[in-house]
Formats: sequence, structure tokens, C-alpha cells
Amino acid sequence: MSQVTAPLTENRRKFYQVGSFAVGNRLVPLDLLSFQSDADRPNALTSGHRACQGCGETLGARYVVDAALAAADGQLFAVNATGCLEVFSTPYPETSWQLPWLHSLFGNAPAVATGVAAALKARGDTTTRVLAQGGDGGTVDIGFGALSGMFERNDDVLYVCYDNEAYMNTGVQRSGATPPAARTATTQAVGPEPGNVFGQGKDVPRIAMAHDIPYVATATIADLRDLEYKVTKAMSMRGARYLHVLVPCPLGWGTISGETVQIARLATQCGLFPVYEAENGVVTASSKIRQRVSVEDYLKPQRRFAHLFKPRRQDVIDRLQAMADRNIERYDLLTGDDDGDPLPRTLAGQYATVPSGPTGETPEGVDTGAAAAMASATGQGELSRKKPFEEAAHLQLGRAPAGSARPTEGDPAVVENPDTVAIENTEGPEQ
Ligand SMILES: Cc1ncc(C[n+]2csc(CCOP(=O)(O)OP(=O)(O)O)c2C)c(N)n1
Ligand code: SF4
Ligand SMILES: [Mg+2]
Repeated sequence: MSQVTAPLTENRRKFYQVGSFAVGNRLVPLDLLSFQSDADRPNALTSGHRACQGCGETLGARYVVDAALAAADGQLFAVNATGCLEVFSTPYPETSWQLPWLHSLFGNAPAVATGVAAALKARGDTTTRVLAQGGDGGTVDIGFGALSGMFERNDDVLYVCYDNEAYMNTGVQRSGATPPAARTATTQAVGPEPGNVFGQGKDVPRIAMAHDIPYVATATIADLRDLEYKVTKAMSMRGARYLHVLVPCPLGWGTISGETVQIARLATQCGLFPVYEAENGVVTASSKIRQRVSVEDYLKPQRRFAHLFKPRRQDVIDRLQAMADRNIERYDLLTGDDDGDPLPRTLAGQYATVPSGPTGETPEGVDTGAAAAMASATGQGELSRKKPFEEAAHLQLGRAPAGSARPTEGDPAVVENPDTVAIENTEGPEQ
């Protein structure tokens, strides 16, 4: 049963208000506009594709490729491993891509991208850049060896893994990135340890860091401005770069299509998916948790974890919570001493400023050197004072997590989905 929690007209009024940092807001100052809110955006992945409604991979890929295209001044070549992204966007002889795009095999996108980069080098072409993309299966499993080779040779490629935590295109089989206890077609919810095994998993961002490549970052589709920023930053560098993006899949996760972004946000806010950057093998920044939730808050809306609640498996939930707690400690994800980078950044590395809010000097803790370099790389403005962003409404799943405060009316930083409705989690797709 669906139940509207607030009059839709009221929510609509707030959606694009001045002061909101919703990534599509066109009313913010020009230098804060995201690529996607720019009418002249590259529009790399256009209409006509066949992705499921609410597909996180589509959203992520569109932002990644548009940002990469803009950073490369339109001179970009994409290589795409087999997987949902390739299948739903390129039913031969049609394509939704608006850039030179090459379909590789399931397991060799990094090698093909290396070849393209080598060919460009041989032709003396120093302006065309290379982007490789693959799903988690194509990246952490079958393409893993080729990817490690690409890292080890420091080939001039930005590789982006769209992690939906299983082999979705072929019917939701587990991958090396599937979380413990998750139900997939090959890890059924039966026996004393239902769902996927508790193992080490394959943490490819950390493995990439072990190669000491110039840039490694994680991101999610819950913070698209951060995703654009990281792509732009990666494109300002040469050599092997790796971006790992969490992209929830309504079909495989058993979630409601309208809640994809919120699910990704819960993954970061409980600590299970840490968002950070690393340069030359060293973590340089992590996105702080703004409104902490328990792992249970993240698991409950997902049918792939439904067996943990009927009957309740507190022992399994506790083990998953321990994984999140370990991430929080490892990446220093809780705010406090403000030694990291908890705030949204514009493409130029600026910190967001509410137009009516205070302005002034650069705050402590802001890397003005890196920000200025990014500003210069993107031709955008100077660093502005950062504005605490904690007031923003981040967890609009139609219900507030226990103990959390709802955003208040009139809050200038409120970012709300006009169609937010409270829906009991009984309508997600069957696996
Ligand atoms: C060598 C080989 N084995 C298996 C397949 C079948 N296959 C195509 S896509 C895919 C799964 C892709 O999973 P992932 O990389 O995670 O991408 P997703 O579809 O989840 O986005 C599989 C198994 C193939 N195309 N080639
Ligand atoms: S199965 Fe999942 S990843 Fe594939 S198109 Fe559908 S929502 Fe996207
Ligand atoms: Mg996948």
C-alpha cells in the first residue's frame, strides 16, 4: 500500500528552491552548476536505452561519462565490458551513446582500453582520452587480471566500475563484490548461513591502492556532485586511475525503483560503503557520515536481505554491523575533528555556499592548492567559504531513521524529492 506522507504540492515547491544543492538545480549561482543542470551538457547516454526503471547504473554512467567528456573537451573514447550497461544501451544496430564507444568482451575491457590508449599514443594523439567501464562482475571477477595489469603498467586510462553487487545482466548471480548474507540466484536464503558467505570479499579499491596508481576513489549515486568532482579530478591526471561507484539495482536488490538514490545514501550513512579518495596508494580524504544509521536501516528495505528479519537473525545483522564499524574506523568516517572533507564540492573543488548565508575567508582544513588546481583545470571560480551541510535532508525514505531529526520547513538546504512517498517494502521486484 502506498501512502503519501505530505501534500505533493508542498514538496514540489521546495524542490528547486534557491539554496538547494540538488544536483539538477539550475537556480544556484552559475559557478556551482553541475554538468547535468547545464543545458549544454554533453548528454553522452541519451534516450532510447532499455534500462530498468530506477537503475542506479544508468544514472551513474550518465554522470560519469558526461563529466569525463566535459573534462576531455569532447575528445573521449569509451570502452565498455559486457554487462547491463552495454546490453541495455546498445541493442545492435542501435545505440544510446553519443561518443566513440567500443564494446569489449566481458573480461577484457581494461586490456582493450590499454590498447586504445597505446594506439592513440602511437598516432601522437595526446588530446583524446580513454575511459573504460564495467560492472562488478566484469571488474572484480573476470576482468580482474587485466585490470591489475593495466594498473601495474600505469596505462593512461580511467577505469570505472559500476558496482551493483552481482551479475545482474544474466539474472543476479553472486560476484566477488556481493555482500555477505545477500540472497542471489546462486546464494539462496537456505541453511544455517543463508545467502552469500561471510568471506573477505574482494575490495578492489584497496587492491587498486596497493598498485600505487595516481588516483583511486569510491563514490555513489547518492552524491552526484561528488561523483562529477571525482571524475573531473581523475581526468585532470594521467596514468591509471580507478573509480568504484556503488549503483543500486532495484531488480537484483529487491528495492523500490523510486528509492535507488536513498538506498545508496543509506549504504554510505551506515558505513558499509565508505566513500573516499586515495592518491599514490594513500587515502587523502573521506566523506564523513552526516546522519548515521544502523546497518539494519540499510538492509530492511532490500528484499535480498529479507530472510534476516523473518525470523530475525540478530547474529548475522551484528556481523554486518561489525563490518560497517570497521569501515568507519578504517576511513575515519565520523565527523568530529573535521580533518577530512565532509562537504559537497563543486566541479572546481569549491565548497558549496548557501547564497543567503555567510561568506568570508577560506576555512581551515580546505586544501586551497588542490581546489585552485581544479578551478584552473575547469576554468571555474575561486574557492568560497564552505557552509555546513548537515541540515540537508539526506534520508528521505518516506520515513526518518530512528533518532534522526526531520528537516524543518524553511531550511535553505533542504533537498527533497517531490514524489517522496512512504511505501511498505512489499512491492519490490521479485528476483
Ligand atoms: C566470458 C563470458 N562469460 C559470461 C558471459 C555472460 N555474461 C554477460 S554479462 C554477465 C554479467 C555481468 O555482470 P556485471 O559485470 O556485474 O555487470 P552488471 O550486468 O551487473 O551491470 C555475464 C555473466 C559473457 N558475456 N562472457
Ligand atoms: S537489472 Fe539492475 S543494473 Fe541491470 S538495467 Fe535493471 S536495474 Fe539496471
Ligand atoms: Mg554487477
